[in-house]
Amino acid sequence: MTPRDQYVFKILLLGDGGVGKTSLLHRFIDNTFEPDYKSTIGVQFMTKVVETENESVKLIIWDIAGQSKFTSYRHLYYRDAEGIILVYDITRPRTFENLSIWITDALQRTTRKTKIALLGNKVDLVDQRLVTRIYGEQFAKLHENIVCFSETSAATGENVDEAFKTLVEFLMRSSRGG
Ligand code: G3D
Ligand code: MG
Repeated sequence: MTPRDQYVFKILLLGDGGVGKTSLLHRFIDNTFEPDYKSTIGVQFMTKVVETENESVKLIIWDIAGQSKFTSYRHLYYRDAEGIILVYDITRPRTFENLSIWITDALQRTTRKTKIALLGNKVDLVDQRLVTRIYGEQFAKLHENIVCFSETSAATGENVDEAFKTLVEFLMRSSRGG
């Protein structure tokens, strides 16, 4: 296979500040978790090649600061994204309540085919949970762009690889016209 044959997908990580976007990215890319990543300044991206369904798929994953002060240029990164990983924190209901704002905003600036994976992160914090799983499941059902929902932990790695992989499978199906 030549590099030209690879699938390439651009994926955005979105969600309120502090929900664990940067931590999920590091867990997925190099399987690490450091409790003290500096709050993301502006934008960074990381790439990873994954094998799925016997194909080589290159992911370019953009981690965009959630703070509102970056809003003005955040949108420049949205336009040609194929996938979005939208994250909330199961210990902070406010981050769940804000999901609709993130979705509306993103869908206005990307193509209609954009596929969203919804992640309820920090499930390791069992005693601090304030958003039950059923809320996430129901929210996902209500939005046709949300193709999958999982509860994850960047701290333990629970479901992180699986969530990315599921989104990639949907993106591949979609790019083949399925
Ligand atoms: P963000 O990129 O969405 O802003 P970060 O979020 O990845 O910077 O994470 C914000 C805080 O939540 C960090 O803690 C980080 O360690 C913690 N965190 C991220 N994911 C998880 C998780 O799955 N479980 C737990 N227990 N903590 C998580 P600090 O203390 O640096 O604010
Ligand atoms: Mg961050």
